[in-house]
Amino acid sequence: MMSYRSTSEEQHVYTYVLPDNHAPGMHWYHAHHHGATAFQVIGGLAGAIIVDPVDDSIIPPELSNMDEILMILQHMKFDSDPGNGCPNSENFVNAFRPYSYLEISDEIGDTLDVNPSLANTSLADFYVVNGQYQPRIQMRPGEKKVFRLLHAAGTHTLEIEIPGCNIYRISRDGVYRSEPTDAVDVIVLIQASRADIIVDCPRTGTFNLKSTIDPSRDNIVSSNVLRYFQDPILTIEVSGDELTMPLPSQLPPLPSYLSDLQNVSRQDIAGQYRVDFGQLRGPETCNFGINGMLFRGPDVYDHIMTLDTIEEWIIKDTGPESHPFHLHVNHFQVISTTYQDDPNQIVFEIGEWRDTLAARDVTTIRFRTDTFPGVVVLHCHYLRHEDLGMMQVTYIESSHGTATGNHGTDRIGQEAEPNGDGINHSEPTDHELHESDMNSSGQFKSSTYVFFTTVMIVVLSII
Ligand SMILES: [Cu+2]
Repeated sequence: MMSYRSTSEEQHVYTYVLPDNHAPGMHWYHAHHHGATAFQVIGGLAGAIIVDPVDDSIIPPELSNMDEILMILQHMKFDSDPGNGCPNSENFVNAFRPYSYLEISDEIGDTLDVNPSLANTSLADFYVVNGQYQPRIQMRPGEKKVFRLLHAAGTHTLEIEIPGCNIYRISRDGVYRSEPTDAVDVIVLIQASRADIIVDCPRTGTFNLKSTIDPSRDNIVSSNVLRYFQDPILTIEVSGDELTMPLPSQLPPLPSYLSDLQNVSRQDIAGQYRVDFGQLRGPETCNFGINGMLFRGPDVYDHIMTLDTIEEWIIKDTGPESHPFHLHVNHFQVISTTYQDDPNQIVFEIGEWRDTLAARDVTTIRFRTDTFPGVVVLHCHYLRHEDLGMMQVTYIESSHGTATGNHGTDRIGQEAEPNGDGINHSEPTDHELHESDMNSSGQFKSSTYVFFTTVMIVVLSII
């Protein structure tokens, strides 16, 4: 992650050097100022980063022959939202309270007339594609195109369907599968998730890419609070002569740092950690924390890792919501889960590489701390939760003993205790929550909202 704060009058050039073996795929960046992340991302401060391969020949010809369409799905939300959790609590913060365009205009001291159509709040909660509301694209019957879907949001979960067309999944979160899936009915895009899909529509006509709320998925897509309906998000107009285009039989190979970790031996796992999502409830507060704590600031490392080793983490979420666990820097492989309600592995697959996971029950992940030493952030990507404190900082040392921050020293942040097989697969102990816990985070300031004022503070995070 890199951070930079700039005023509206400044420019700053970012230079990134990617290793030659970086996996090709789609990533993204967004504002990440703690306390204002949800508001800024809903305000549109996000974008896509496409990493192309150094050697184009690793892209199979069937795939390189297809047109690609980048589709950045962003949630525009300017109406009121009662929020969820504990709205009567003193510390309750509604990141989604109404912000009219007029209000934002006042905040930035804008002297231009506000477009009356923009001040119309009748359309105040909707998704756009690349900034356009319900755009239309053209395809020919049988033509295959690659849709690169980026869910650049921190609010709801999308359940993308295109009735009448075929969808084949070829990558998730910027990492290719080994081969395309068979045709699937739905792509579940949790907050921050990406999916490259091949789409073809066999017949002429008009077909909608939409987000549905299918009751058959009630058990696997969290609660209705986070689900989203919009029909259409985008319309596909299919006309002209029919095309025949083959699917690729295999996809670009993964680099060595994404080698399969499902069968590594126990002694090759260098570090273990446990991430327990939960809501902290007390008489005067209602916030969302990890391991019973709110975010403690950028200099408190809750877990220390060593470069070029294998980590195994256990992600636990037994509450009614499915918090989208998001890890910066390194993709992780899903190893196992106790979650039984998604036998078709629609939301995530065992063995696939992700950087965002719909946490349910107890799920084990592994990753290799390759190339990058330094600070690694993890957080819930329901960004209102992150703003309320559901975030932690960990650290990768280039060698033992180089971290300069404060390793968490209390019961929070402790590593899982190994049991007989060397790995703790048991459920973490529930934390007893006290008001003192909730107030112990001196870093969390719910009032730290950054508006579109003359000095805009933007913290960009490559994730
Ligand atoms: Cu959350």
